[in-house]
Amino acid sequence: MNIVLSGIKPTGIPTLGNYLGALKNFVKLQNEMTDYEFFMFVADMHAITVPQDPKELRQNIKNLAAIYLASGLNKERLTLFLQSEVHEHVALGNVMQSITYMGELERMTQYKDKMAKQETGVTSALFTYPALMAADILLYDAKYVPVGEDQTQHLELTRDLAVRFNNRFGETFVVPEALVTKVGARIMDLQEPTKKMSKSDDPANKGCIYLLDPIPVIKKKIKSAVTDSDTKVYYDKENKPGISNLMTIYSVITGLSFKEIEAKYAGHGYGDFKGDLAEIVAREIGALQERFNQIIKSKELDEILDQGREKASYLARRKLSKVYHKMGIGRN
Ligand code: ATP
Ligand code: LTN
Repeated sequence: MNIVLSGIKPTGIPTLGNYLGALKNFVKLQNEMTDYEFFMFVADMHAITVPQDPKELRQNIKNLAAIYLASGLNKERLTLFLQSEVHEHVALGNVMQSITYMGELERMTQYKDKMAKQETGVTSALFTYPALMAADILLYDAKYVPVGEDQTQHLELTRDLAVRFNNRFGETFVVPEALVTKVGARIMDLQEPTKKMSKSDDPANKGCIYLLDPIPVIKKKIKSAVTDSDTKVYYDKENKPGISNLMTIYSVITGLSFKEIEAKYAGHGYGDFKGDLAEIVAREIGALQERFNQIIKSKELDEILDQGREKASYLARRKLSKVYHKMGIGRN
């Protein structure tokens, strides 16, 4: 079975960054890669590596599962599940920790960034997180892992661990590859365009578009995005990070290249461009919200998650027992 797999943490309401950098790409890949099976999961065990409010976490998990479906993934070719309901993830995560070196984890930038933000109370789980992420992927022999740019370092570590395990204990894991889109892999904050748009940021942040924000709020956030004092619409990431970020959003949704967008807005100011972009984003996210509102009310979501858990558990159980056997753990 050829598998494409990815996960998102339920650490808040997913953002436009998650949608354009990850979800929209999953849908595109699912349409293109017709001989692959798609495994998508809610990485709830990853969410607790930073403090969570239990009530909010439970809601975020459900919302994220519904957002996967609302983003347009075809449920007939999708195994959707919660990481915490397939216990083999944590077990293989522990195995992965036993072949991961401290130095490798210390080099991870996501951990370093989060550590810098959170002055006290950094947990050991935040540190060992990449070993659990490797387990998520290797458990299913996933061949491709679509992620945003910020995850490529974790994917490299996963590949190293797969090769290391195979060399030590014999061929066991498929060595996976990251699939990173060229445009949209890093959507920046609208108020601070040199910083990644992140769902675990302050929910009141006007620079972050949450997928469940009311549509007028989304439009307002786009119209009040920070731009430079120039008025010409052209792509220059270094000197015009604000407008370049907005052009990236425009490009990913419409499929127009930067050159085409520049030509379209030649002679127009930022106001026209932002006004159009606000409408474009509102249409795309509005359609997603309509599907979301139906899914979240229906019983179907639980049925899909039950089926996903069964299918994922079957594969995960088989793989974990092979791993234990090769390592000499247990009685068989
Ligand atoms: P957190 O704020 O809790 O760290 P996050 O918003 O960065 O979370 P993740 O759950 O870590 O999101 O990421 C889910 C997927 O979305 C990953 O594939 C990640 O690469 C992608 N992604 C996250 N933020 C962005 C962004 N700003 N632009 C593009 N892709 C993104
Ligand atoms: N670490 C990822 C989320 C994640 C993931 C995975 C992505 C956890 N396990 C397995 C792909 C495959 C993140 O922070 N975005």
